[in-house]
Amino acid sequence: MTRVCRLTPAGRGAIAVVEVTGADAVRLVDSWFGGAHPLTTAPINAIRFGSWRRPHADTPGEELVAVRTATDRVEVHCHGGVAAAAAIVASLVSDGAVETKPSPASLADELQDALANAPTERVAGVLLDQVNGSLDAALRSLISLLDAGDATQAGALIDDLLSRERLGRRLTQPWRIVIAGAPNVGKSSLVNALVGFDRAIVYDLPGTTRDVVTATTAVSGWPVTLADTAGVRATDNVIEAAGVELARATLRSADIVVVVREAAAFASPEALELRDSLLAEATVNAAVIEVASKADLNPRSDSIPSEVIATDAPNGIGVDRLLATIERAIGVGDPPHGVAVIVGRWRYERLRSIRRHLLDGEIATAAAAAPALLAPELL
Ligand SMILES: Nc1nc2c(ncn2[C@@H]2O[C@H](COP(=O)(O)OP(=O)(O)OP(=O)(O)O)[C@@H](O)[C@H]2O)c(=O)[nH]1
Ligand SMILES: [Mg+2]
Repeated sequence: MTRVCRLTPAGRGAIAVVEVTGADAVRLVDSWFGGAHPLTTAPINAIRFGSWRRPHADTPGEELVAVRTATDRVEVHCHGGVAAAAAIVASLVSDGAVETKPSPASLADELQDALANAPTERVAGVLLDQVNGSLDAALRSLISLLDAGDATQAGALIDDLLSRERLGRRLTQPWRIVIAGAPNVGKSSLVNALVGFDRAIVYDLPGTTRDVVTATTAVSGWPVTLADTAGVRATDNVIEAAGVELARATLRSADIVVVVREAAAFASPEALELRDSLLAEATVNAAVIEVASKADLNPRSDSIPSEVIATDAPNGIGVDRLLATIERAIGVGDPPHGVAVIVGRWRYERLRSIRRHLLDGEIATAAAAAPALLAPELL
């Protein structure tokens, strides 16, 4: 069987690398590679320039480089991004090759990669500690405790690691904050005030935002993605209705929901009903922050409860209080120096399953599942 595998991650990058392996790999690549000489006769590790097309095809192909790295292995280096590599994979698959996933990186590579992509200094600080060995040490001691059959100590260590999950999950993905409410209440104005520049279009006509517009920023050094959604209302307009459906769907993945109601109609039955219907979409774990917008236009503020944040976004009023409230809702601090924080969503799932095995008295199963936490290639 010939296997084709994209070695570089999809997305940004100047080049992408596709590896083809198997007894027929070099011949198969040659059937697409329009180089001056066939790869079958190229020395191992010699770089060959060519283009990706059927030989004798009259349209020019994608310019690229190919290297025969072993008798049964070829690397094709093409333009970065998604399209070029996908086209190469697709052409080989159409000739019978099977697409496979690259084997997972080692923990050290994974941590280096996360550190290189850290969006803020605060996140980088936590990751640097892990790169310097905190996580490796904790996982090694967990594996030894399980091997020694010490369920009590192992359980305590797992609980300790899981206690920092709220932070750990966000070292590679920002917190998701969704701004929702009725049309024209000032959601986009609020997003712009929070990010400090005009990311979203603001206009005095309900239904201005039709898509989910996101902006990534940091709150007290933690990365957050703000999602500005379409104002939610019943509408006959197909495009607006799609935006409303998208707004509701976005709420389902929110860590923090900011529900905006205009101060002047804050306690109106319609506003309350919409607030409840929006919150019904969010998960039970999502934090909820309520905003009374356009507070400047509201002559009397006694209908606004004190925990609600009154804003006048175009003038920046209430924005600091909103940021402070978001920071509290994020609710994590810097772990002490040298403390392990688990990186990688799947590790949390695995740790929880190891914990369950321990609770069920299945220590051998727990011990067998632990080494992969340190060496993902065992998965
Ligand atoms: N006076 C006052 N006007 C505001 C405030 N916030 C927003 N506006 C105005 O209200 C109008 C609507 O603001 P947007 O931010 O576009 O409202 P939106 O909720 O995003 O609207 P849709 O995208 O249509 O759902 C604009 O004219 C804003 O300038 C505020 O706090 N005070
Ligand atoms: Mg808007």
